[in-house]
Amino acid sequence: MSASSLAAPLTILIAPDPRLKARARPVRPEDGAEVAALVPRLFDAMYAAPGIGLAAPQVGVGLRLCVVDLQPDDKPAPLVLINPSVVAASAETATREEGCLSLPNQYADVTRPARVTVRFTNLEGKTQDLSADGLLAACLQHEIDHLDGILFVDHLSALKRNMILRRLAKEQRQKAAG
Ligand code: K1U
Ligand code: ZN
Repeated sequence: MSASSLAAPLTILIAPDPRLKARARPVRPEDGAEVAALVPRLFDAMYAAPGIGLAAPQVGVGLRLCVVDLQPDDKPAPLVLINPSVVAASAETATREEGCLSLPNQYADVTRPARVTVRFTNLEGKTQDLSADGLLAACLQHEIDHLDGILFVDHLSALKRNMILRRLAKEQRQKAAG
């Protein structure tokens, strides 16, 4: 039995929870024990959802930390990104449909830089640069947005954003009513 399976599963916050709009603080060396305990639980919650990324603020933890796994060819490829930031972004943009575990069942086309280089600290404390395009580039930008309190709907027009948020609220009310 793994250590993470002994802890209660993490609950993913649903918009408009105000904790999703807050800017997370950088992870510091003294956060090591909390980060080590949180990472396996973030992966458990992400795989269970299922999703391809999850940021700490989505589970109510205001730290600049996220996990990603696109599982290419159905093989696990877990990434832990501590204090990630975009250090280079292409002028060329790409538009793709995004979802969000904090806005269940809501999808929209989002336009972002097509290629990015993300600098982060890994679990061993080493600084790494990761260059990405395609879905990984979109996912990394989506997760870093979460650390700044930005949701994918914030990239849309006010009209589309409000439509999605109203639809989400209605679906959540219906779910709560059973
Ligand atoms: O941060 C999140 O809310 C996770 C989100 C990440 C994301 C998806 C699409 C584009 C950019 C970022 C998700 O994982 S939504 C669910 C999803 O995309 C998915 C679920 C199962 C299999 C494949 C994808
Ligand atoms: Zn999201």
